[in-house]
Amino acid sequence: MEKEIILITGATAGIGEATAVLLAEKGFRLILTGRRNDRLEKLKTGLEKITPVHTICFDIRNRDEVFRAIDSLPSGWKNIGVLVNNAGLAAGLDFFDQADIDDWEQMIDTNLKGLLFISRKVAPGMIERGAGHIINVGSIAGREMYERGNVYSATKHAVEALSSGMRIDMLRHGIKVSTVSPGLVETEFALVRFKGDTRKAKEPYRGMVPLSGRDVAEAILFMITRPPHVNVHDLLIMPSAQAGALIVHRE
Ligand code: NDP
Ligand code: 8X3
Repeated sequence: MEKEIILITGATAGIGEATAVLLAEKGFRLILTGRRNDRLEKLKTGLEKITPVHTICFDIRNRDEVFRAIDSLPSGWKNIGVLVNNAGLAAGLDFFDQADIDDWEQMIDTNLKGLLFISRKVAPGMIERGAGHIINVGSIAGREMYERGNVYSATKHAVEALSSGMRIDMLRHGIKVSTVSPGLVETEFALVRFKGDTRKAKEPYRGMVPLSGRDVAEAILFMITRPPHVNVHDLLIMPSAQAGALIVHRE
């Protein structure tokens, strides 16, 4: 039997890319999205050897682009069984009174509005089929505030809140909604947060072993592969050396 179709947003790097690789290894059919088409194409070329892959390149902040992208799916790719809302970022790490307001807009538009646009567009197909699973990537920053984390942390708190709200509203349709909330994961996240400053980007992971994208991918796989009567609402996954957002044991 053909395995279900899984759409992963932000599959061009980090957690999304690692999830694409792991789910391809498990034989799921994949729709991979992101803004960097060269990376999508490279990933597709590699993974197509083991599973069918379809890519769509769009900016998740743009509602029209999101809607057009989903409308444009070829007939064999329309029945999305699982949506992994992973695309997201932190832009800057600044005190509230000094932060760049463009950074705030980028985080709110990507982490919140992007997640909402694509979920709202994909959900009707799941409702029609009476089954589906939406997995939102939250963060330890969605559980705790930390200094200079202000708006990033607020978007991830909102992801937590929205996941609960979506789960309640989707209950009557038999659609599962889950959140996976990681601590420090070594991806391009810090490089993006610090706008390409490689020295600053190494600092969060100094003297400790962070999670890898693959570690989070395995948590996502666990959620996806539960039987129909089981839904993992929320999975907080941390490096062993991290006990809280800023509580890290460094060698
Ligand atoms: P990466 O920077 O490695 O990957 C981020 C992904 O999001 C990329 O594929 C990027 O693709 C995509 N993305 C960003 N902006 C947009 C956009 N406007 N439109 C479409 N896609 C976009 O970071 P991570 O893998 O670490 O981050 C993935 C998720 O995990 C995020 O939601 C992040 O908040 C969360 N997270 C990360 C943690 C960490 O420590 N790394 C910890 C907890 C949560 P492209 O640039 O090609 O568009
Ligand atoms: C990313 C983890 O601690 O940098 O969500 O906010 S943290």
